[in-house]
Formats: sequence, C-alpha cells, structure tokens
Amino acid sequence: MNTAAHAIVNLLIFRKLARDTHALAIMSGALLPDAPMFIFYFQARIQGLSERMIWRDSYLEIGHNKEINMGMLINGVWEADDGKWASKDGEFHRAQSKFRCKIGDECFPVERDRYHLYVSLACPWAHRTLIFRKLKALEEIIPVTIVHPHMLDYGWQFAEPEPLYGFTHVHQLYSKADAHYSGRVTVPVLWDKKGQAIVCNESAEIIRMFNSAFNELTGNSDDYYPIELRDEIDAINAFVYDNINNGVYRCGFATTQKAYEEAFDQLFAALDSVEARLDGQRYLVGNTMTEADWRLFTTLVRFDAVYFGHFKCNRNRIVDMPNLWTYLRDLYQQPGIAETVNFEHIKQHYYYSHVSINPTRIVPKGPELDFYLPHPASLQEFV
Ligand SMILES: N[C@@H](CCC(=O)N[C@@H](CS)C(=O)NCC(=O)O)C(=O)O
Repeated sequence: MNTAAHAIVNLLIFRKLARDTHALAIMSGALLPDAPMFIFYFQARIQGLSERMIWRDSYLEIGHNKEINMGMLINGVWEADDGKWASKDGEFHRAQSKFRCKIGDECFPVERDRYHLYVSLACPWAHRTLIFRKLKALEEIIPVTIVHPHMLDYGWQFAEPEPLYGFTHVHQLYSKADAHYSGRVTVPVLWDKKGQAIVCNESAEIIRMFNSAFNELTGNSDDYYPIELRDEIDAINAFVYDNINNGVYRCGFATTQKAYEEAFDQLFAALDSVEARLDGQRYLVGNTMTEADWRLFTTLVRFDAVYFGHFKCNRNRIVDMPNLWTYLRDLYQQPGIAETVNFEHIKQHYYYSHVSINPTRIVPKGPELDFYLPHPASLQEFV
C-alpha cells in the first residue's frame, strides 16, 4: 500500500477509535456508577479526550466544506481545498508563480493599450505593481481592474464582472490563459489582451518590467533598479522577502506554536536590523529610493493594521520603531502613493477572508494611524 493509502486508513482507524472510546467512556460511566474515585477519574479523562477528538474531527469536516475557503485550479477546474496554506510541518510555504514571461519578449511586444493589470488593493504583492504603475506614469497605458476584498470559496472575485470578458472570478482568467492550469490563483496578474494570455503573475518581475519596458512610451526614465546598485538591492530584497514580506505570513499561517515562534523571532530580528540600518540613512540603499524600498513598504504599511493583530506579529508596532516609522511616512507621502493604499480593502480582506484565523469575521475598527505626520525629510533634515 502506498503512503497516501496508509494515511487514509490510519485516519479512518483514528476516527473510529475516537468514537468508540467515547461510547465506551459513557457506557462504563453508566455501568459502574459506584466505581472507586480513581476509576471515575480515569473514565472522565478518557471521555474528555475522546470528546475533544470528536469535536476536532467534526470541526475539520465543517471546515473542509465551508469555513476554510482557499482553493485552487487543478487541470483548469476549480477545486476547494482545506486551507493548505500551511504544510504538515506547521510552516507556511508560498508557492512559486507559474507565468513568467516578459514585456519585450517576442510574444509580448511593448505596445500601448495591449496589457491589463488585475490586482487586489489588499494584497501586498499586487500593491507593488500598483505603486510602479503610479511611479512610472503607466496609468494611461495599463488599465487596472481591482478585485473584491473578500477572497472566499472560489478565490478572488470581482465586485462586478470584469471589463474584458465579463468574468466573475480571477480563476476564469487563469483557465482562459491555460485550460489545463494547475496551481494557485493569485494576484497580481498582468494580462495580454491581444494574445489572451497571462504575461506574468509574479509581482517582483512585473515591477521590473514596469520600471523600464515602457520608458519610450511614457517618457519616464526614473530608474528604481539602477545597474550600479543591483547587487545591493538584490541582497536586501532577499533578506526582506524571507524575513519580513513573507515573514508576516509565516507567523499568521503557522499551524504549530514552534513554527509561529520561529517565524516571529525571525521577523522581529529582521525588523530590528532594518531599524538599525535606517539610522541616519534615508532609504534601504543609501539615499537612493529603489525598488527595495517599495517592496518593504507594502508590508510595513499593513503591519499595524493587520499583521500586528490578525497575524499575531505583536512584539511591537511599526509606530514604536522610530526609524521605520519615519521611513514609512516618508514613502507614504511620496507623490501618488497614498492613493494606492486602501485600508478598507486591506482590513476587510484579511479579517474577513481568513476564517481559520478569525472565525467571527469581525473586522476591527482601529487602529488610527497618521501617515501624514511630518518626517525629517519633509522638514529638510536629511538633505
Ligand atoms: N509570488 C506572488 C505571490 C502573490 C500572492 O500570493 N498573492 C496572494 C494575495 S496577497 C494571492 O493571490 N493568494 C491567493 C491564493 O494563493 O490562493 C507575487 O509576488 O506576485
């Protein structure tokens, strides 16, 4: 018998045992009403244990159908899954994006009115692409469709049918691009209207394209990945991704205490190190604003509102770390950036969609954060 079959058989035996033990405990209680105290204690322990097992068992059954609403495409068909954000080791592992082409490749030439961006305002990865669309003056060239903040049984959905095909869900775009696609249905998605294809669904690569591919059409040559700083940017990106961008998710989606605590310690050690790095330095790479800053920004701006509470990243808030808080306000106050930040979507998405973490779906009213407080650069102290 293979391992999967073994696992299923073991599970069935375990469930049956839990129910039988429960029945036995109740029966023995009825048959031995005058049993000595230690037998009674023993019975109560078995009964309590078996009740917990049955409760957990039925909770998982409900959860599978209703409460945990992650799903994915398998061979082009949507399938509910029971929240496989976390693996058996209790740690959260993010899947690799599968569409990885580039604007400028033969199939995807640089053209006006050819590409369309699908994003969630809640998602930190999609947020990067919105920021680059703004910084690089691409709004006229690449229209955007925003998904509904709640990600439910069928994954990301549109509040109204999306403009290109009238689809109601993002997974329909994925199966239109590839009728046999198997994998997660994530945002952002950069769509090619002419080829009816997904160019790319990896935010790190989309922002690189936005940084330079359309310069001739926009006349904007600002460079957030300058050649001479690339090694340093790549190194800080890797550190920030592992420990902070993905680190908050590893805290939030951990399913064991150990995995959570490890992710938590790693996250705050990394935030401490960035806090120290920003002492007397305006941006992550010296005084030049680069993509590394924007990649960190989308996590920092969500931190106090959702990661601190919902993902249990609660050693301290960003407002308690003076350099990070100054830096965050500096970035937030850059032209056009505040318009890309939407706390209604952010809070609704996280607190409402992740029922396994927040079963009541109550969305907190706070916190109140003032991203417009002046910062040293706005007072000319950095320049
Ligand atoms: N590596 C991807 C990750 C994108 C991602 O995980 N997006 C999340 C939203 S924050 C998503 O769409 N998750 C849905 C799912 O995994 O089913 C990127 O950076 O673009």
